[in-house]
Amino acid sequence: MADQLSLLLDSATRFPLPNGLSFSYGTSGFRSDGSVLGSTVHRAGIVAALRSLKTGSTVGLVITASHNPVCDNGVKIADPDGSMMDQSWEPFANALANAPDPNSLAQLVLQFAKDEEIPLGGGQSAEVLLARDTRPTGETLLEAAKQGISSIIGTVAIDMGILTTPELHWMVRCWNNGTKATESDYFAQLSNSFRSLMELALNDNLNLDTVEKKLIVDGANGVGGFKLEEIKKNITGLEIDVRNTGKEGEGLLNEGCGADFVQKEKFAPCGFGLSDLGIRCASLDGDADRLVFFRLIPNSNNKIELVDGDKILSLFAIFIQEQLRLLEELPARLGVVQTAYANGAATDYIKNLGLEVIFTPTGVKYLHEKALEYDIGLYFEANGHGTILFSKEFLSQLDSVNRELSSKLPGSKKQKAASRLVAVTQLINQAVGDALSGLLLVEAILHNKGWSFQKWCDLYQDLPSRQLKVKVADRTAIVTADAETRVVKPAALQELIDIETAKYTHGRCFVRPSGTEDVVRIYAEAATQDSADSLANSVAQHVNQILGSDIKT
Ligand code: NG1
Ligand code: ZN
Repeated sequence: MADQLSLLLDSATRFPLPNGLSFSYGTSGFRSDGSVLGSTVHRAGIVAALRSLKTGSTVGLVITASHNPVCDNGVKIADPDGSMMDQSWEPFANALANAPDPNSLAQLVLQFAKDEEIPLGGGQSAEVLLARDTRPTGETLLEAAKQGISSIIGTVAIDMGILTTPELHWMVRCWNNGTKATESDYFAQLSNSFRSLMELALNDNLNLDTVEKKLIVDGANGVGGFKLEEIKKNITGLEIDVRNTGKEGEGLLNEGCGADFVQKEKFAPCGFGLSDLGIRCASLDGDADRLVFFRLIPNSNNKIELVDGDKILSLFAIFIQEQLRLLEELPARLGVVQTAYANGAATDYIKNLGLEVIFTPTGVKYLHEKALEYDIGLYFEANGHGTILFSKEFLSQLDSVNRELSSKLPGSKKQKAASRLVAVTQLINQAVGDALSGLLLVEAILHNKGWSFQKWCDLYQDLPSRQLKVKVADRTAIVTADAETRVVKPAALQELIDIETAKYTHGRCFVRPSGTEDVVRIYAEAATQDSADSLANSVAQHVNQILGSDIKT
C-alpha cells in the first residue's frame, strides 16, 4: 500500500488543480476549456482505473467536448457494457476532480477504495481503453489520462486512437463480451448489416426510384466525417458525399457546422449552398454521437427544413412496429423514451401509433437507463442523440424465430420482417447513440419503405419552438422536478412560468440549469413562431429578474 500511496502522490503532483477552478461531472462528463483540464483528465484516469478494478472488467475513457467549440475539451468514462459510467460514482469523480492537493487526492482514493472494497496494490489487473477526438488539446490530455491510469498499480491503458465517441463505447462493450472489437470490425459490422437491410428491400414491389440515392453529410470538421469516408468504401446503393471533414482549409470543428448548429440555428452548415437544393443532407456533431437530417429551402438564404432526433425516433419506431406486427410469435414490450425538449407534435405522433412514451431528465445516461427496461427501448433527444436497445431475452427469441422462419418460410413477409429486425439489431449501436450507425439505419429504412425525404418530413408538423440560454450568477439555484418540466426552487419562478404559458395556445415552457454549460436553458413551444419566441423571451426575463443575468440566445 505504501507503493500505491507514493505512486499516487508523485503522479498527482504533476497535475495540480488550477487555481480558483472547480469541475463537475455533468450531463456528459467533465467539460471546460481544454487548457485547464489536465488535472481533471488525470483524475478521471484514476476514476476509470478504479472502476475497472471494481467491476473486474475493461472500461473506457474518451476525451472529447462533443459539439462544443474547438478550444473546449472534456472527458467521460464508459462502463463495461459501453454505457455511461454508473451515476453512483459521480460524487466520487467530483470530489476527486476538486481535491485541492496531492495528499487529499490520495486520501480520497484510499478511503473510496476501502468503502467500495476495491482491491488496490496490484493483486488484480485492470484495463482502460482510451480514445480522443480531433481537438488540438487532445494529445496532451490523453497523456494526462494515461498517467492517471498508471498511477493505480496493475492498471493498463490501451490507446485506441482518434475515434468517434460511440466507436469507443462500442469497443468497450465488445471487448467485455469477447467479440471482435477493433475499428475495422466496427466498420465491417456497420457495412454488412446495412447491406443486409438494403437487400431486404429488393423485390418488394416498391417504387425505389422515389428514394434519392444521394446523401450529403456535414462532418462538423470533426472525427465522424473521415470515419464515414472509410465506411462508405464498402457501401453500395447509396452515394455519400462527405463535407466538412476537418481536412486542411475546410474550417474549424463545430464552427458554423455540425448537428448542434444545424438543429439550433435551422441554417445550412458552411460548405452547403444553392447547388444542394433538393438533396437529402445530414449533419453529425464533432464526436459523431448526434445526427440530424435537413434539406435546403429554395430562395431562403440557406434556411433549412430540419429532421431532428424526434423525427428520426419516429421513423425508427414506425419501422420496428411494422416488423413486429408481422411477427405475432414474437411479443415485445416497446418503449419510447424522450426528454422535455421533444417537440409536442412528435410525442403526440408516437403516442398515436399506440406506443408508450416515457420522459426522463436531459442527458442520454437517463434515457439509456430507462430504455433498458423494455424488450425494445427506443430513445432520442431532439438534438439527434439516441439509439435502440434490445434486451438479451428479446435478441435470443428473435434469433430463434428468424432461424425457424428462414428454414420453413424463406422469402415470406414474416421471414423478411424477422431478418430486418436482426439487421437492425446489428446496425444500430447497442452501447450508445451513434450518428454513423443511425445515419445508415435511416437510409436503409427509407429505402425499405420506398419513402422520399418529403414523405418523412410530412409525418407530422413540428410545433414552433424557441430555445434561449441565460447566464446567471448561480445556475444551481434552480431545482427542477417531473423530468425537469417544473421548477420547484425558486417556487415563484414556476408560478410566473405558468402565468406566461397560459397566455398562449398550445403553450409549453420549462427552464433548467444546463449540465454542460454555465447557463440556464429556456424552452418554449406554442402555436406560432411569434408566440413561442415571445413566451421564451418573457420567461427569460423572469429568470433574469429572479436570478440576476444577461439574456443570450
Ligand atoms: P445540457 O447542457 O445539460 O442542456 C446538452 C444537451 C443534452 C446533451 C448534453 C450532452 C440540449 C438542450 N441539451 O446538455 O441533450 O446532449 O448536452 O452533450 O440539447
Ligand atoms: Zn457529441
